[in-house]
Amino acid sequence: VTGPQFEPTHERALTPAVGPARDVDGFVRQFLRELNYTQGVPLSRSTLNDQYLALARTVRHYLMQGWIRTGKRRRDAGDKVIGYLSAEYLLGRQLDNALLAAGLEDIAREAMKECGLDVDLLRSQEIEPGLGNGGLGRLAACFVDSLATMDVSCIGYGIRYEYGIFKQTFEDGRQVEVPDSWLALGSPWEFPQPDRAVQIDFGGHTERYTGDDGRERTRWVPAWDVQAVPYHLLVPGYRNGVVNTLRLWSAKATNAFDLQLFNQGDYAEAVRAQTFAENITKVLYPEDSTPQGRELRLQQQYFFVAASIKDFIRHTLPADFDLHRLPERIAFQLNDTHPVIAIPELMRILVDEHDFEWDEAWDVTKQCFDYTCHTLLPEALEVWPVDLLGRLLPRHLEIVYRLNEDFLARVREQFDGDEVRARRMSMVQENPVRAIRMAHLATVAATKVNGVAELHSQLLRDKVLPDFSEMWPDKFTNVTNGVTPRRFVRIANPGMSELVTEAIGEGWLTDLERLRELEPFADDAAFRERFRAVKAGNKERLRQLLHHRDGIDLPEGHLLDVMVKRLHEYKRQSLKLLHVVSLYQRLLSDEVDPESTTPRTVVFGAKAAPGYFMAKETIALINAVAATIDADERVAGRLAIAFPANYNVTLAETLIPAADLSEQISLAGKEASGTGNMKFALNGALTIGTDDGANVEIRQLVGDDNFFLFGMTEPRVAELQAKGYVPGDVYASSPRLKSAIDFLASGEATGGDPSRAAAVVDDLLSSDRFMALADFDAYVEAQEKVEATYADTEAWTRSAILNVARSGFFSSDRSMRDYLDRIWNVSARS
Ligand code: Z2T
Repeated sequence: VTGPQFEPTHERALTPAVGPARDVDGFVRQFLRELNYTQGVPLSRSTLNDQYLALARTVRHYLMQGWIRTGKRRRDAGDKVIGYLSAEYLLGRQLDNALLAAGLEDIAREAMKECGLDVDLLRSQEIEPGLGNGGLGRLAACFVDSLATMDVSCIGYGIRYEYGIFKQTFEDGRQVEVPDSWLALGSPWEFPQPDRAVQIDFGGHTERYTGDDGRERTRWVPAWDVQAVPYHLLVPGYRNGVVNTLRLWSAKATNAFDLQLFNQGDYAEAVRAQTFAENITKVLYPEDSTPQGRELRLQQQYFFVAASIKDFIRHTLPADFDLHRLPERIAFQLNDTHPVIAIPELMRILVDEHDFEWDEAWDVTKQCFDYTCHTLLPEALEVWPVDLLGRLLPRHLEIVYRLNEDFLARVREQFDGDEVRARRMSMVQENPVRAIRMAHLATVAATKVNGVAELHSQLLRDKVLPDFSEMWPDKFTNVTNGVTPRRFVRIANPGMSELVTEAIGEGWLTDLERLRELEPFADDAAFRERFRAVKAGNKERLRQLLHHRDGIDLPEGHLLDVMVKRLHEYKRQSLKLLHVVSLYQRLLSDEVDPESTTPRTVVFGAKAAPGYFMAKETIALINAVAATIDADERVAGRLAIAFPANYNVTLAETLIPAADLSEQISLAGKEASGTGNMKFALNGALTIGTDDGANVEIRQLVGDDNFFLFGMTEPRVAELQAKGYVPGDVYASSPRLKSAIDFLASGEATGGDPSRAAAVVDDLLSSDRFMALADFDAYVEAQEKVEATYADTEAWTRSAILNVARSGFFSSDRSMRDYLDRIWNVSARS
């Protein structure tokens, strides 16, 4: 496989093709061309999918000139590139975003109309690329969007999973996973580049040898290899003509690999080998915060970072580039520990392949990497057993051992031979099995280490990596996460976007702090009225969607209370469920006049990792309670629960703008940041939340009066943990909690079947690792405040508007500016 064979000099070779005319006629022509010549069907015989594909390819045409120009401009300028290394990109639908970025929405609508087609119907055909689990993957997608919009040179490197996050279905209320064949009906957004494939080696052993210059060297003699084929996707900036690149790698069997076996006469074995190689990028691991130490996962990690580094050095840098100057041209951002094997890989390339001295290589390597940590859960910190690592990547293991030796020597030197400290800080853990602590490796190598919200970064310094922050206080920093307002405000909430633009003018979409200018409108009764009308319209849109998508009929006129996120015990969906049960009981009792209560619909959306027992039990329990309440005439019109299956980015875009109340109720000190919380606030929902993750900053910004805070603070949690938390005591001392749990345990909330609730109830009463019971009373009390506030329509709307006006900080443009200023030392062009 070779790169460009010659430098094109002819004028035409340097000029990007002229795109289709930017008018309805030009769009129609291109669309029909795509339909007829690429799809191979006449309009009259075309299916919806044909039409969607032709539409997508048409829009793509309009972006290509920008992509070609952006690439050329960046190569000419020799810009420093941000190499965002992420095993996940949870992109969401591409068509809506491309239409918005290119400013083609109206033209496309008209053009489709001229063809007798409905652009909205075609948009709804797209299966979103779900190449991520949740927050971490969606964050990567928001970040690349912001960098393109800010005209920063960025290549997003990742994996082209053939199957993304599974599609969730419910059978008898239980989660059943269905493979996500997002590529099956065609993939109009990607460009395969098989001629740019690179070889990735695995296994084998290492050898010492003496080089021609008499120096002792090491070489890796791998046992097998695969081809990494890049596919590039377009990342268009918002109406600025910039189009950046996402490079996703797909595994393909190496020919030589097959042939060898084939020549030995074992055809079946040769085919098996091919399957084996191509398994590497077959499927996304669906564990969000509890990685299983699986060999295939390590293969995925090495596969994509090795391909990315090789590709960058070979194809993005000029041919004669002096690698001593690598840090001038690249900043690799490690999105959690998944890509951390890139560190020994770069060392290997420099030392073994480019004859660098060890120290010289380390000096360069250190300057090339920064590391973002996304968790506080100890079980989410990746470790790779050395037997596995040594089998798959023997040279890399040696390199890590040597790095660790050098590092520990420094620790002993600086801290007076403190052996206990050295053991704590070691990149190698000895128990329960000898394994490499990827977070330690990342922290030692990285120039900067950041957490994803103020509280998280503080806890990272104080609790997760205290020895490291003592040794290198300046290495640690915070960058609070953000979300892209293009997708999560403009596309998701066109009604509100229009209202905002009418009020404060254009420009806020790329300068989100300007939402501040909305503040005075919170006191304007006519504006509030219109704001409510937008919310009502969004709710209606959601009702329509859930009716057609899930056969769910949402009641009208309810407070819409939404909890959407991965299912995890620390996020405490079970606490929300206990509250629902308690509301149900209240309605059944004679305590209150049902007419005096706030009608409420609670919407859950959550996928559970397939092997996570308690998470799956919680899903089954929520569905059982939902069915029971749904069937109970006595509470009809007052309380409803909906749990649409398969919560994903697409559903989020309709669900979030309809919400009144955002549930952010993790145990304090467990949610690193949260980004859903930001999306809700930006769409005018009020938050009920604990003092955790980015909730802390949301509350500070929107103000206490516009946020429902409850629950223990992190120090209080730590204190209770230390003293010994006994959930049974809480149960015994809170009548309302006891009543709700007894009701659940009795089966009354699950259609008379107590077995449905058993696992969750037993766990809450016996261990309750995330202290849901301890926060229950405070939560119920805060919910009562919610009801009281909601009853005052004008006050609620005022708070909702202030949430929007004061959440501009949570734009991912701001996050990117922070990374640029404080981590990458690169300046944005806009
Ligand atoms: C993930 O989505 C997050 C953390 C992980 O830790 C792994 C995954 Cl897949 C290893 C989430 C955090 O839970 C969430 O608080 C945060 O907002 C998000 O990453 C983005 O930083």
